[in-house]
Amino acid sequence: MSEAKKKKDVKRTVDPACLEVLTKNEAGGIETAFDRYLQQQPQCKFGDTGICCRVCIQGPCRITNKASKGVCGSTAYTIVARNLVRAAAGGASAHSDHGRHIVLALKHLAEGKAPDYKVSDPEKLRRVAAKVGIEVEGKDDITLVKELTDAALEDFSRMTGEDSKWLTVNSTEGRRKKFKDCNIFPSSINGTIVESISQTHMGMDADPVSLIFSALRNGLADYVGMHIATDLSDILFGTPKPVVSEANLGVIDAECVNVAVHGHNPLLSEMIVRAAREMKDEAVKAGAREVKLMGICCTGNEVLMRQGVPIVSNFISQELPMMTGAMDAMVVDVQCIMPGIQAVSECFHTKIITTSPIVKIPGASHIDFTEETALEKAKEVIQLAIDSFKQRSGDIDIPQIKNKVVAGFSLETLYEILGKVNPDKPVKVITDAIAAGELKGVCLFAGCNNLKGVHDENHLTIARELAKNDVLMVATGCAAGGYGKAGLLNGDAVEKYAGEGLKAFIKKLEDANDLAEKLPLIFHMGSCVDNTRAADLYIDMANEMGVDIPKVPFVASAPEAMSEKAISIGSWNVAMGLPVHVGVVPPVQGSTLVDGVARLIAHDVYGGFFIWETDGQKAAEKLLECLDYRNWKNKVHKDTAEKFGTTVAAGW
Ligand code: NFS
Ligand code: SF4
Repeated sequence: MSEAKKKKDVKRTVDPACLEVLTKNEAGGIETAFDRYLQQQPQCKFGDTGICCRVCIQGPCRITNKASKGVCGSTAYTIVARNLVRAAAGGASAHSDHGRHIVLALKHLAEGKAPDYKVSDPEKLRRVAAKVGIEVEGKDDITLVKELTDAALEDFSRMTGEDSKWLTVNSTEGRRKKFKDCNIFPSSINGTIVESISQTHMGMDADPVSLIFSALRNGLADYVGMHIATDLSDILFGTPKPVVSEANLGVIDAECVNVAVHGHNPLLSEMIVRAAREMKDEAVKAGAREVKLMGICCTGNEVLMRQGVPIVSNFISQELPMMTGAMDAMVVDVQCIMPGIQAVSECFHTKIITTSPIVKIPGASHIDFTEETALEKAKEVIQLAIDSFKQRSGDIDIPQIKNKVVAGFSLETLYEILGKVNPDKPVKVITDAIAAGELKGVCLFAGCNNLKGVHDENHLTIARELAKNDVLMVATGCAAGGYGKAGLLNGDAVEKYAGEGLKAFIKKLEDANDLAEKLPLIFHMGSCVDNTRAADLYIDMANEMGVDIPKVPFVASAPEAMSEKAISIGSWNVAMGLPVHVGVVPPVQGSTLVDGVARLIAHDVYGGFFIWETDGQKAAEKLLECLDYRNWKNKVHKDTAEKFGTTVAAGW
């Protein structure tokens, strides 16, 4: 049997609800990403290993056994590194553009030009403003918003070379020094990205090390953009608190007007939540019980965290909710929106509604979303969904599979819970549990889905293994979506999967708190931009332990990484000093030098490094080894310092 034929027999998902839809569609012939992935096989090995260059139109140049250099003389290491920089810059642009929209909405609010928005968390406004050095005493909210948004915009546009403010105040002393020493401290987001696109133009930088450092600088610019996005979204829409909700295709309700919000930016989806509530009567008039909202990708995570809106799908299965026949509209904003959704929608009554001037899909309806008329536009969207509901005609078949989700764990919320055990130093509850051997460490699960593996399989395999080994877990993005759908974001999962230490740790928190719900096995921290919440956690852990981040028993894993954004997030986590597992090998293996820097040399310079491992079980073992190593090292350094009466060694 040919390879392609064999592959068709493989169901590339472990999600039972998705499997049900895909199986029923086998004869139906609606084309989804699951089919298109197979049609793309075999994928080009030059592109796959990063040795295809299209930077100028003498190309494409490919490095082969016959040709070790491109027309201009670029070697494999230059081409691979250059491609990597451009990917990191792409990721940084996406997150930062998202952050910029939030800043501008907040700024417009202060100028009276965004009447439907308000400052929802004035305390966070004060905290963030004070952190970036703004005098807060005696100032009202509007004054502070103006000063804070100006400071944020400075971090985008500064051209005078001073250090980025957000990175300065959201890092450790050791990291600041490291970033300066290695010349990867970004000044501004725009400046960093512009420079790196120039640096990778034809006939510019050919030095792989200088290029890799540029990729890391872009990673840090990405961190700045997303930290601003998280901070200001919390100010605008509220800092997440624990919420109870559900996840998976079973959240679709045949009796409701079903509307999926998909994309990333809460500016629109928060308004849609309001519009849906306000337009219940119109839905009832049309014969529905109400308007039911549900989320896909990170916009879904945003409204889950703050409004308890259920998750219907993560990235790779985004076309499947429509195939139940009960999805009346899907409204999309920016990023991770497959153009393929339009063709699937045309097989049903579903309306696809685009809302961003830079995200349009031929055939879809477009509503120009602006902050000035936010609620009005959101109501237009809901009206389209109600009209679409009236046009339902085909069969409805919704997999009755969904799981309870307890989410909403901003760092503030996590500290409130930990603070009931140690009111003075909430983070010490974690570092003490690690020192006592109750926990092995912490793992951040982030990132996407990627059909190079099996949908959600790696996410689940690694998390279950880490749970068994007493690792405290936090998650964001489509990883968190996968956990929600599979039932790992609730208290039952603790019973089922946690090792004795992790169980005892979670029970200790529950005993100290008066919680309405049991704590989950994995703490959902939000969307991908909210990976900064996890960074704030490991920065606090480092400061509490009196070491720099490379010694904190904290690892990150993107089990099914897909987007350029995942590359930039991985890059800043490595620069910050974390071992970062990626479950899909990125296009770097065409250069042993670049690959070696990412996996090995990075450790010497930054203390963080990449691990490529496609096998979930092996990946879990490697992550556990990293935690064991850091715990062992910390103990040796501490014992030595005690024995000789010196300070703890700073190295890793
Ligand atoms: Ni992150 Fe979130 Fe999902 Fe990946 Fe896309 S939605 S921003 S990029 S696919 S996790
Ligand atoms: Fe080929 Fe060099 Fe042009 Fe790249 S920059 S396409 S390697 S000639």
